[in-house]
Amino acid sequence: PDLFQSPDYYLLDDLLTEEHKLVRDSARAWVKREVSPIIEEYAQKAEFPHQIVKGLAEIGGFGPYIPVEYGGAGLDQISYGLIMQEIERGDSGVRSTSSVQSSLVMYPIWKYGNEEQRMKYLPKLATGDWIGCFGLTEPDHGSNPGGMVTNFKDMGDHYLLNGAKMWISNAPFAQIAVVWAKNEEGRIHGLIVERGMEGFTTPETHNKWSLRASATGELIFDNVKVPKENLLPNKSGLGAPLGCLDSARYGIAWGAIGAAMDCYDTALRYSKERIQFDKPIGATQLQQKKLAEMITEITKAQLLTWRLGVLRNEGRATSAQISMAKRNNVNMAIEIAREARQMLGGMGITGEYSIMRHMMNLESVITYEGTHDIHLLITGMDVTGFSAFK
Ligand code: TGC
Ligand code: FAD
Repeated sequence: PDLFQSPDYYLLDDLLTEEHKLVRDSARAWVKREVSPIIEEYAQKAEFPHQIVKGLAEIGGFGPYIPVEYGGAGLDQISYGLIMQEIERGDSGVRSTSSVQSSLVMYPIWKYGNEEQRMKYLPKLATGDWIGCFGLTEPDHGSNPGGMVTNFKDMGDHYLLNGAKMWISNAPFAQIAVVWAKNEEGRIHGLIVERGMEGFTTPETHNKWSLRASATGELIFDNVKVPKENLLPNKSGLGAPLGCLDSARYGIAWGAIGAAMDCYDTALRYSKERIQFDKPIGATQLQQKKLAEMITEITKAQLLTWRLGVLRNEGRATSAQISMAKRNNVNMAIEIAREARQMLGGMGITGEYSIMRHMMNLESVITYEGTHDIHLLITGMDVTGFSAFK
């Protein structure tokens, strides 16, 4: 009774193992205790709540599926998804910190790094002692990262890195950045850049109306000398950063369900309590239509995402399948947030309720990790065989 009441209309809990439920319930309890009571204030102040970092590490929010020998939680893809769902029930910005750390920083070091790099960085990232960020997007290259101009030159005993990245989550306080840049032949590689390297700065991006509890910034490289041992040796080309995005987009598909559930739960509760014209607004057909459509869409998204998790556990999920789930679920969540906000009338625009914050956050979520349009074009390319990008 102390936990959030999570809608489970099709008894999907029956598809989960005891471990899945344990992992989910401990994440849920932690979010309820540590995130929900403080997050509105931090979003209003546009500040990241640093005090939650240790707790995020403890619930498996940093590297849920990274093997335990590197400090990760060694969980499967369904547990990873459920953790993201519960974190984003609290706030998309907090889930962003977890997504970036796990899938965009730990994942490339684990998959594309060598053993020394894994041992040096992964355990500290898993505990949250170090926070990382991921630099792919540039001022002139967002949806088209392959056009990036950030570059590095081989100077014999080190690399010289120049360029700039924009819209980078966690940048203002991250200790390390996984940065994607082109070598002299124009081939994309990942480099680990550490705070304190000369010529490396991370100015914060202000005036966001979305994801306010997450810090966003630029990464500027002005003749930064990067040691040669900081290059990720095991994969290069655009497929390397895109491979990280697959893992993060999968987590976002689950996370969006959490944000939608919180909006639905809040609107449902409100509809039973709010009396107008001498009856609860929930007893009117119009408000019931909204609630009925919300629970239908949440249930469809849960089934889609659970199945995708099973395919990922079996190593069979395709990038295009992940795109479909990210696009569908984030759009589902933003539409539910907009409807739920209206159901609360004037109260819906205040910080007394979480809905408007979710609604504004989801404007970032529907844009980052591939926009709504880009994911549609990925599905279009997958089914027709024609790329509409180029
Ligand atoms: P294209 O020619 O299609 O592909 C280039 C190479 O990449 C391979 N590939 C993939 N590999 C792994 N996973 C995927 N999902 C992949 N998609 C493609 C592909 O096979 C090819 O390999 P090869 O060996 O043949 O070279 O590339 P394109 O230039 O046409 O672009 C394709 C497109 C548009 C789909 C891609 O660029 C894209 O996804 N654009 C969106 C960019 C994006 O998502 N950026 C996200 C930045 S990070 C972020 O937003 C973090 S927010 C975090 C938070 O706070 O939570
Ligand atoms: P653009 O690519 O300029 O797109 C503008 C519009 O054009 C969009 O509607 C898009 O769908 C449309 N469009 C583009 N190309 C086509 C096409 N071929 N056909 C039809 N329509 C098209 N990036 C990182 O690397 N690391 C991060 O940590 C990170 N965090 C972020 C945090 C926040 C809060 C935000 C807002 C963004 C973050 N991003 C990050 C960047 C994000 O991935 C980009 O914003 C996103 O990929 C879109 O790029 P863009 O903003 O340059 O938009």
